[in-house]
Amino acid sequence: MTTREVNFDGIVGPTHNYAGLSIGNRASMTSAGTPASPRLAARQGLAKMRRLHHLGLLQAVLPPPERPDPTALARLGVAHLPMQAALDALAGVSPALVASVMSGSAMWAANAATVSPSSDTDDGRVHLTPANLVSTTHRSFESVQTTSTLRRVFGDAGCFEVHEPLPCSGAFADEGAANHSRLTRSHAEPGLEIFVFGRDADDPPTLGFPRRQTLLAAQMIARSHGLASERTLMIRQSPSAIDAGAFHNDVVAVANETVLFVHEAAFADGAALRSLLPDWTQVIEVPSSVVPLEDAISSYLFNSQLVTLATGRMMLVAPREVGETPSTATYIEQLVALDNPIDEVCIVDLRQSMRNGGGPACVRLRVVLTDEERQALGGRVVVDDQVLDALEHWVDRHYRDELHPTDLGDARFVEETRRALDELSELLELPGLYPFQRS
Ligand code: SUG
Repeated sequence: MTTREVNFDGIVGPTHNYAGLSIGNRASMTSAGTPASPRLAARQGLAKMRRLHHLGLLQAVLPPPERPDPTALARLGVAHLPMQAALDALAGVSPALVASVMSGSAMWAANAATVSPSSDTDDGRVHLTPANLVSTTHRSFESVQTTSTLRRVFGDAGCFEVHEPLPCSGAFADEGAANHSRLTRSHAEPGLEIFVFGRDADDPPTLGFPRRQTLLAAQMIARSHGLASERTLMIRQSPSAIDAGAFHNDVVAVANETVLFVHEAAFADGAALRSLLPDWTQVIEVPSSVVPLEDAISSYLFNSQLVTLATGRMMLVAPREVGETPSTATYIEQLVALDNPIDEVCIVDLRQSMRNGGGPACVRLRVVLTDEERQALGGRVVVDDQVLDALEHWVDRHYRDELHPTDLGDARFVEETRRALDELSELLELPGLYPFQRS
């Protein structure tokens, strides 16, 4: 039996745009109102997937949800109206509402769910809890369709359990795998699951940027996944890192097997964390004097994917901004020369996603699967060159070159995106995936 990590990347949806919806995410705030290119964004995502596939890694995809989100339209009391009237009604109250129901934010699959592999759970199945994403309005509209998509792909009840998202209340605010890491001697072995939170459910409100993850949410997920308490850590994010723009922990830390690659300022008490880690852990901590926190956040050095190659050595798949920021460009040269498992850096271009605060680690959900579990996946979601070619052609035929937030409130654009998604569900062998196909 071989157990391997599979990276499920979110396919960038046809509504990718810059609406400035994420307070505390500096890239999203800066890009607000500028034109986006959904086609280029999707192509950049697919090119990264191809690169990882060619490196011998297992690569899969998660399809984007339908937009506008049908559950949100129903909850907002406009679902009974023709599409143009529904969008106009929302725009009449607030244009941000249209941007929220149309957002392409589900592309950041690290926020889709928290995943525990079968070697960690008490019933020997893979457990997934879709994130409720209640801290931002637009992202809170993802969890219903994410849950149903995950149930199509991970539908085999003998191997998987896809839980309900936690209740939609600030006390259970949950952002999924972006605040969850796993250390293990090797992917196949039981791991130590590290849940990172920004606040406790009853902490008094603060003046800084939102703390998007609560301790209570992490505790409930660890419990329902059946994780042994001695294999679980709950660690507080540094408030100053959040206020500097690290809205998720994966902006300042990434783990892979035995390695934790982390910025000095990531955790409220980094020394306490170190004292709790197993002795086989290799912590590569980067001091602020070498890479200032602002550079870590603007370059997304720690939002790189850290992957194990067939040789057993590790590679950092970093965004091109890392090579363009002097401190991080110098640092990665030293990193590969030093005595640690990271031998290589591969630079990828995800600029379209980066301008909304999403780097290589944001666009993928890591799922460690045995052979049997991989066989049990639904749909044609594990990709090879043939599937990637088909996806590229599909993007080229259906996606716009340029999209402004002001284009979002047009029912003809919604029709255009539905034609694209209809075809995608065929391509991925997930017929009837979308609510509009079932109504
Ligand atoms: O939640 N941006 C996303 C970026 C998520 C990145 N994910 C991880 N770090 N894992 C967010 O802030 C911007 C949308 C807009 O402004 O139009 C946005 O939702």
